[in-house]
Amino acid sequence: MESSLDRIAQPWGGRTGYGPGDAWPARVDTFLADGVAPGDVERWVQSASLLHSNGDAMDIAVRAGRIVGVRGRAEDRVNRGRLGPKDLFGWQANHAADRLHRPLVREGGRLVECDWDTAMDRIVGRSRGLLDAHGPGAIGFYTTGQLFLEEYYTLAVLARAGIGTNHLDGNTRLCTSTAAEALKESFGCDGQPGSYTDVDHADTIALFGHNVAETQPVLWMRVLDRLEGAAPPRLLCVDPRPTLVARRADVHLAPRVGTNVALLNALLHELIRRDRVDRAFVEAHTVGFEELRKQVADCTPAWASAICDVPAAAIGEAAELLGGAERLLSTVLQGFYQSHQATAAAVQVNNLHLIRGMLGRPGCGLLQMNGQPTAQNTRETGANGDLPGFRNWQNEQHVAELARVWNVEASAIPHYGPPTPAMQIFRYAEQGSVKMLWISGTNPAVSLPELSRIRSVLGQERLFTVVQDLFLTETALLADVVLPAATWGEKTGTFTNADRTVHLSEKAVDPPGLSRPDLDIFLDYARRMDFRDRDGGPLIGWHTPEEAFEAWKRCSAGRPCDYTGLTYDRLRGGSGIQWPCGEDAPEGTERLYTDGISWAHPDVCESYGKDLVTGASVEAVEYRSLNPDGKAVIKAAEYVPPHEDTGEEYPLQLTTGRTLYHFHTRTKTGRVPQLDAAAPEVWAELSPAEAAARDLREGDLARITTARGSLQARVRITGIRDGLVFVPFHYGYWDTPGGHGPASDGEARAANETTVTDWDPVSKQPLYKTAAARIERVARGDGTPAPAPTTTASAPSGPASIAATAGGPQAHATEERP
Ligand SMILES: Nc1nc2c(c(=O)[nH]1)N[C@H]1C(S)=C(S)[C@@H](COP(=O)(O)OP(=O)(O)OC[C@H]3O[C@@H](n4cnc5c(=O)[nH]c(N)nc54)[C@H](O)[C@@H]3O)O[C@H]1N2
Ligand SMILES: Nc1nc2c(c(=O)[nH]1)N[C@H]1C(S)=C(S)[C@@H](COP(=O)(O)OP(=O)(O)OC[C@H]3O[C@@H](n4cnc5c(=O)[nH]c(N)nc54)[C@H](O)[C@@H]3O)O[C@H]1N2
Ligand SMILES: [Mo]
Repeated sequence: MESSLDRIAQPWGGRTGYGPGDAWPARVDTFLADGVAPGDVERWVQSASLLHSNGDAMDIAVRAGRIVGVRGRAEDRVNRGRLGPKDLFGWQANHAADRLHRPLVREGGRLVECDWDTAMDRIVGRSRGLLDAHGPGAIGFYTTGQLFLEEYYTLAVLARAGIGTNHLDGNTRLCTSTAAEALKESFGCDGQPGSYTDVDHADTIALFGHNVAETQPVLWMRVLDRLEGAAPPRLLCVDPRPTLVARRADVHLAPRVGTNVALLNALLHELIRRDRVDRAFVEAHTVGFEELRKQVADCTPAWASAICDVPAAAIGEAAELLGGAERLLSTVLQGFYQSHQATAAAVQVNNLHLIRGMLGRPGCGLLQMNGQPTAQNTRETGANGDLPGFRNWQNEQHVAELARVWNVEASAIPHYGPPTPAMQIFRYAEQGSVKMLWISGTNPAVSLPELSRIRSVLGQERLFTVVQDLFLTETALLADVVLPAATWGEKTGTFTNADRTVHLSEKAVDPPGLSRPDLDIFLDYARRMDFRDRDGGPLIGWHTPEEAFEAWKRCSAGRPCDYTGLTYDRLRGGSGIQWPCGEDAPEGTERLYTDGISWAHPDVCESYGKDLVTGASVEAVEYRSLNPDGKAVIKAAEYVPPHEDTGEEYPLQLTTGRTLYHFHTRTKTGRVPQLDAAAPEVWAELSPAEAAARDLREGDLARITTARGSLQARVRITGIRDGLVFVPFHYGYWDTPGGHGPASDGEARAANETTVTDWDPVSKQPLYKTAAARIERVARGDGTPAPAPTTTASAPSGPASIAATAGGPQAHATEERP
């Protein structure tokens, strides 16, 4: 059966209901460019989605050397053929007319085109000069969650053992450092316990600060299909906005932003009070329960109700739901992670699963979600704040083992302290000790907090900035050297989604102009820098993606993220495969911890944990005495109010986030007609009561101001909780007259003009979800509605007089039920 749907108007497509324990039926989504028929496609090239962390497998359609469409892969465990709107249409950005074709260097204040030798000579010359004059600490690398595993691993080796700097981190710091940290705190090690197949078995699904309908639409399709089938699961949603998840939920809690720990402590209080505790599991597999019991003893629903502004009875209903679950799947994302108590809150969800014994069985899944498509690999390979292979920088054995893998002295790998987090690298650049910053695959001039500060850091004369991107972004405009990169579809590599599924993405077409794969750029730099191992051989001995993958496998051997059983060939043709995959698990591993906690032992663990309030690292001896047998650690946390609270000047809370149709700073989705038209401009969401109190109407132009700055946006009135404003953070300046920043006050439209330079003390993830703000009218609208989608959390709350978001004929994709 085949049908065709407007996938902007109907983003989740048609339903294929199924019951508990059944296999999720396949549905193959295909979109081909206008005028291309299936018979015209010359080749289908295997890949997976690079616009979120779900890892939806797809084939890229190629004709005459160009990408002409995509089709989901029915055989893949992750999506069974389905694709979301960003994946169906997003590939068109590869063909954008303003892709970078040549390297650029700054000459007399202007960026001018050049060849690769000129650009690389400048970078190598500056690197050598800085190493001689100031040592490795003068050089920093800021990478992403959007390259391939092979690229991160190469970057990690060249930065840590080649340059010898501790200043290597990813934008994963802004994204999922809390996921990694929460897993390390509770289980001693990164690695998602759960699996997407848990959706097939769960009787209860709880989403904590995760708008899955918009940010992992295919995972939401899986949930929708369960809701459509026999014995559907019950849903709990914790989100201050009326997301589609909230609308389908049996219990929706809409807390004041920044109060997640209070809410979770009350839920834990209720579960313990009602004796919904799996004593045998707690006894066998955990330490720390008594501490938790004491911490939450007074955290009654009435107490939390006053802090969170959620009815106490609703907290009781949520506890009832969680306490009655036999197969509970929980997911956690940015509503928890981008907050002042990020790790503390995320860890309480782990505690919920630990005290209820909801781990390691079908349907009992825990997903401290990822956001970016390849964030997991940034973490695994140590291109963020960890050592490669989830090795512990405080454990001399781990460092020695890594030194053996790389054939370098252990002293060549900086481990005198924790790897430097991104926000600190920018602080060093601001202060002047970091003098060269190499930015790859991220756009900090739009995505970091407090943009006026970031623009001035990047714009400094004394800081030498390299930007490696597809486009002349806001960040690239401030660079000294711009390197044109090839991207998805134009290069080969592997990556790992949020449920540990590894996919291969093969090159389908040539990159434009002189642009090159990120791997080739890093390898070229390593070769020109002539990095050597301890025997005088080349430090990096690989030349191709597959050779880099093989090198990484040796580094991962015996570690939790074991890739030794995987090869490019095994990843071709069928489904993606979940790590660990080695001798003990040749077919991969569906869920972790089926047989108790495996990687928390003091000799094995990635981290000894941190103090949940101060973020100070726990010492080895302390961890060893607390947890000698390597059980899961139940860590309690006291609620602390948000750092910035509302008051007379800034009476509202401000939170920022995403919409279904755009990806981050819109460098790709803003260049795709169907997606751009669905959400063409920034807007601000406000409740009817708050709007009325300020005489604001739908479509009015308003200014949103915090202590850092302001932006202007048109008002959309929605069912968001009172006291809260929401602004999507997608809109920067590349498509405005200012280019890299606002040309005037009226041009300011980036949410991060208003956000604060502050972070969770444990994970060092910045606070994008909690600020104090005011909103005032700049101009009365002309009667047209705000440019916000109607199909999402930004749906208007008033009478349905606003035309529904639709894509028209250009947005039709086919669905086939094989
Ligand atoms: N369409 C789309 N999909 C994406 C992306 C994208 O840019 N666009 N980006 C990808 C990436 S990198 C990431 S990290 C993920 C992020 O995916 P999500 O975390 O799902 O997205 P956000 O919109 O950042 O935040 C989720 C929700 O947190 C809620 N929230 C805000 N403050 C609080 C709070 O204090 N408590 C609670 N409980 N909830 C709160 C917001 O209302 C929002 O609905 O999405 C990935 N997928
Ligand atoms: N206010 C607010 N700010 C936020 C957030 C929020 O919720 N609110 N969320 C945060 C989160 S979770 C994230 S993940 C960040 C995302 O923030 P960014 O990483 O800055 O956003 P992107 O637009 O994804 O930037 C990726 C860049 O890499 C380029 N690129 C794409 N593919 C390739 C490639 O293959 N090679 C190279 N070299 N370049 C490539 C793109 O053109 C783009 O310029 O934003 C963070 N900032
Ligand atoms: Mo993210």
